[in-house]
Order: sequence, then C-alpha cells, then structure tokens
Amino acid sequence: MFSKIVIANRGEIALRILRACHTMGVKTVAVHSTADRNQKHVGMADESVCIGPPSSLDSYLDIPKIIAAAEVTDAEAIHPGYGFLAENANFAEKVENSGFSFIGPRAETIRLMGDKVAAIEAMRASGVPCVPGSDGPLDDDVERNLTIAKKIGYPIIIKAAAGGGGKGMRVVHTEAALNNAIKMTQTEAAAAFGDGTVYMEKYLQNPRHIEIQILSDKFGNAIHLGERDCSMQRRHQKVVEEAPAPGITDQQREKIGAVCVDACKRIKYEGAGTFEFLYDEGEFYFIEMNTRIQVEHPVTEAITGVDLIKQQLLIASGEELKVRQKQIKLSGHAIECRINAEDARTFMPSPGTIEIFHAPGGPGVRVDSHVYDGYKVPPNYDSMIGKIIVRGEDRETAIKRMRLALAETVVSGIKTNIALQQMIMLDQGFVSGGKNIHYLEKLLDKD
Ligand code: MV4
Repeated sequence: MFSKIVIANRGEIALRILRACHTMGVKTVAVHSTADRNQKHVGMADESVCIGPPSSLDSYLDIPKIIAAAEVTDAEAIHPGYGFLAENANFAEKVENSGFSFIGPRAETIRLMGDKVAAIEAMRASGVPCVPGSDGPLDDDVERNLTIAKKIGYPIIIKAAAGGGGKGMRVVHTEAALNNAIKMTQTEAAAAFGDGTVYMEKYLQNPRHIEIQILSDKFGNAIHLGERDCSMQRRHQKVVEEAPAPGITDQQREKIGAVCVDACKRIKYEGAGTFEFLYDEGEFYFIEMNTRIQVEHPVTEAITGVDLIKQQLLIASGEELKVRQKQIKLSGHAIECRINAEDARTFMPSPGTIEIFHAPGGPGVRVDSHVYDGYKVPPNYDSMIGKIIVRGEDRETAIKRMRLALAETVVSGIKTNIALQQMIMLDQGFVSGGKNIHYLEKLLDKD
C-alpha cells in the first residue's frame, strides 16, 4: 500500500478520501486553494499545500501545481476524487510519467471513454447492449445521414463524441430538421470541446437512468456491485440516487452485471468505474462509462458493505481484488439526497456563511459533508455542501429514515435545497418508485 497520497480535490469527497486513508494507515497531503484554507480535510491531513487562488483553473485544475505538491511532499500517488481532473487523461498520463500512481484507470482507458464514439464501439465489441445508432461518427454525406436516421426511426438524438453529461446533444423529430441539427451540433461541439465529431442514436423518450458500479484490478479480476437509479435529476444534475433500482429483478441485475464485468476484463479496466445505461421497457442501453468514483457511490457502499475508496487505493497500489462476486450480497435499500447551497426557486448557487449546521443521525444514517458551524461556502466551486445517505431493510423504511434525517438537519445562514428534498421524499410518484429521467423536472414545472 502507498505510504502517502495527495488528495487532489476539496469538499466532501476530499474528506471521504482522507477517512479511507486513515483507516488504511496511508498518510495524506491536502492540496487547497486560498479559499479552502479552512476546509475540514485540510486541518485533518498530515500535510497541506496551498496550490493557488480560489479560481479552479489556477488551483484544482492546475496540473503542474498538483504534481509539484506530490513532489515536494514525497507522496506516492494522487487521488483525483470526482470533477476537476478526475477524468482528464492528460493529467493521469502526466501523473504516471512523473513517477506517481494515478488512483484511477489507465490514461488510455480514460481517453477511450472520453471519446463517446470509441467507448460505444468498445462496449459493443464486448457484448454490452447499446442504443441503436450510427455505429460511428457522422460525416458530411447528407444522404447517408438521412438513411441512417430513417433506419433507426425518429426521434433521433445527435450527440457530440467529446460531450457527455448532457453537453452537446440535440433531439431531432423529423427528416426535415436532420441536416441542420447535425451541422449545429457539430459547430457547437467544435467550439465547446475542440472536436466537432458527432454521432446519432435513437432518442429514447422516457427512459430511466440506471448505472452499474464495477471494480476491476490489474490482474483481470472484476466484479460488479449492482446498480443505482439516478433518474431523479434536474438539468443533468442528479438530486436523489438510490440502490437497488426499484423493480430490477435479481436476474436482470446478474445479466447486465455479468456483461459489464466481461467488458472490464476485455478492455483491461483498472479501478472503480460506472457503466451508465438508459433503461427503457425492461432493456438496458449503454450510453457512457465514467472512469471516476461518483458522488453517489455511498448508496452502493450502504447495501454492499464495500468501501469503494479503499478498493480504489488497493487496486491502484497493485493488490489483487479480494472481494469475490459471490460475496457481493445486496442488503436492504439505500437513498442519497444531495444537499446544495442554492435558491429554492431559481436553483442558483447561494454561497455564504453557514451559521449553524446540525447533522442528522441514528441507525442507518450517514452524512458525508465537510461543512461545520461558521463554514463559508465559497462562490467558486460546486454548490453541493454534503450528502445524506440512509439505509433501511426495504425502500419504505429508507424513505421514512430520510424524511426524519432531513427534518433533523439544520443549515442556517444560507439557502439550501433541503425543503425540495423533503418534498421529493413525500411525493407519491417518488414513493411509488421507478420514475423516469423527466419526472422531477415535470414535477417542478407544475408550480
Ligand atoms: C439519451 C437520451 C435519450 N436517448 N440518449 C443526457 C446526458 C447524457 N449522459 C446522455 N443523456 C441522454 N441521452 C438517447 N439515445 C436522454 C438523455 C438524457 C438524460 C440521460 C440521463 C439522465 C438524465 C437525462 C436528462 C435528459 C436527457
């Protein structure tokens, strides 16, 4: 195992990584911006290095500064957390070329998954079910594009190969609108990502977003840890996540899980990863793979008992996966509510000083948050101030626990989405379970 690592992130995930390091006897180096001097994990880390001003571009996204921090502290590895540089293949490559271990997949794998056309191609070749589509990039052949769309059937969606997470997409309902939509998406993609490559898929109108968590080591051992349902979202920001996904049978889970495990082995995936699927009328359709630890990883931890950050460290340090697929038993039901510093009506970030913070507790309640009384939420970063995760023996129990946990939570001095989360936990549609990706936005539109 590594003796010391750099935590190249901030907020709750930096704290989560620090906690995993403590249980493993790994020393920690916190890197932080000047706005983050008083972060909880900075105070708890064995060492800390200030890497620049508040702006992410000059701190958490500044590759040479982070590598320099590893050099001056004599660390062995760098954990990127999520966001920032977590899925930057060039960063992973530079970390490795500088003599450190990147705690995540190989740079080549990150690069492959960053190109959505290449990712889909690799997955299709590995037997992963994908959305009917163009099977590759679109070119400027107008007739060819019309033919592909006709064969797939409208509506179709044009997506940027370099996009993902909702950026660079356009739905097309008619043949008449196709060519212009392709051109517009290409232009936007070229401007946003420096790569105008686009591809086409059948547009699934009302799918759910279900993702499979995997772990895969450097020796060809791979396991899946079941699925998460992340359909409760607004403008591509997840709001509530849960595991398992309501209505998914053990047979469905075993089948899609085995397919993901096979794909991991085939592409020699190393680390923790997530296969993102759209789920529609009982079928899974792969859309993207995330090569990082995700915000919602705790719901999987809650029902499997596996510490995913610990597993990331073990895999990166070259240990063999000790957990076998047979040992993965899903137990109970877990729900995560993301707590954001935001305006209840406009959803605009609402930074400021938290006067009082009271965390909920009790059986089956976990709080992953870096905030405390007097904590100042800076305006420079993501507005998430923490996550409440509950587990119950069944979904109904978990929902009841979340209602109480939200009611116990006090965050004063700033605006938060706690009331929205409480509304969702009481909503009959959410309570019934299995709602699609448009449900929450439609619910919010009603008033
Ligand atoms: C889709 C889709 C429907 N059909 N692809 C949005 C984010 C990006 N990861 C993929 N996205 C979608 N791709 C096909 N072929 C609908 C979405 C989508 C979505 C997906 C997951 C979670 C929330 C979403 C919200 C709007 C659209």
